[in-house]
Amino acid sequence: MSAAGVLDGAAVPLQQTQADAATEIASNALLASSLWVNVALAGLSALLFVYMGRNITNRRAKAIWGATLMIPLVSISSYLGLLSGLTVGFIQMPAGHALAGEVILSQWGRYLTWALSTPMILLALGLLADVDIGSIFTVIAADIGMCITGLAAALITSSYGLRWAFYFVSCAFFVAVLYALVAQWPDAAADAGTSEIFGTLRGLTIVLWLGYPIIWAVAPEGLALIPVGISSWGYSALDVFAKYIFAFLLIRWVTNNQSSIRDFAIGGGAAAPADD
Ligand code: RET
Repeated sequence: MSAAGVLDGAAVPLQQTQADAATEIASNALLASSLWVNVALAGLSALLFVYMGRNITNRRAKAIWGATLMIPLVSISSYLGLLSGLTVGFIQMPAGHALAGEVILSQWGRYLTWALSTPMILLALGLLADVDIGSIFTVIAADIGMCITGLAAALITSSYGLRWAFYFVSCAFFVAVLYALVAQWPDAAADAGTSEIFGTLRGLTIVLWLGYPIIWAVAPEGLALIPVGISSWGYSALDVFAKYIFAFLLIRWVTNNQSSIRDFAIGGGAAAPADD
């Protein structure tokens, strides 16, 4: 069976090798470009962020910078995992799905690595707003729940209904994250004096993150209204803004406003603004 046959929906054995998946991706220019663009941008972003953070002395600013730097670093690993075929699989769709019985190329590694990258985004935002540790922990736990149940939704082959059940469980976790961003964290940011940049980044995050479940729903994993090359570009385009642009804006603000960031107190609680 040729690799091209897989995306045409022809039946293929389920256990494909990584090499088959990598070949399949390499032979689809739209799909391959959606991944390579992000490897390049993530690499450039990581280098730029290291350079931008070279003079940070405020400890909270350093923690925000460290969490933010992890975003492109996780991204490089994520996209190389997809390109190598390691975190991509051929999944046969269950009865009831628009492509029932056919095999689709699933980029399940995306959902897995989001469980590492999205907590870093939320940690950076939580530190910026000086949210209490309990709230940061709860929101990150819900966020990891969202990613892992999203992974389950993508990988289930036994039942169409259960794919969507996991999708909606993931959405429920997502609502918890959105609730904190909309209703709880802005107050903390106002107290911390970081309202303006927090508001910008929060708006960017909410709008862009809402795009991910929409893409999942119309992608081959969901209703199969668009091909995998387009859904992959959709995720990749959102990633450019939700990760690199987000991170750039945050690090730029942090490096320019260290003196107005409330530093960590030695031994725990909050301290007065640093005098640098
Ligand atoms: C899924 C499908 C199931 C329902 C929901 C989803 C939400 C995903 C989100 C992903 C955000 C990813 C980012 C990655 C950056 O590295 C898993 C697509 C709600 C919100 C920002």
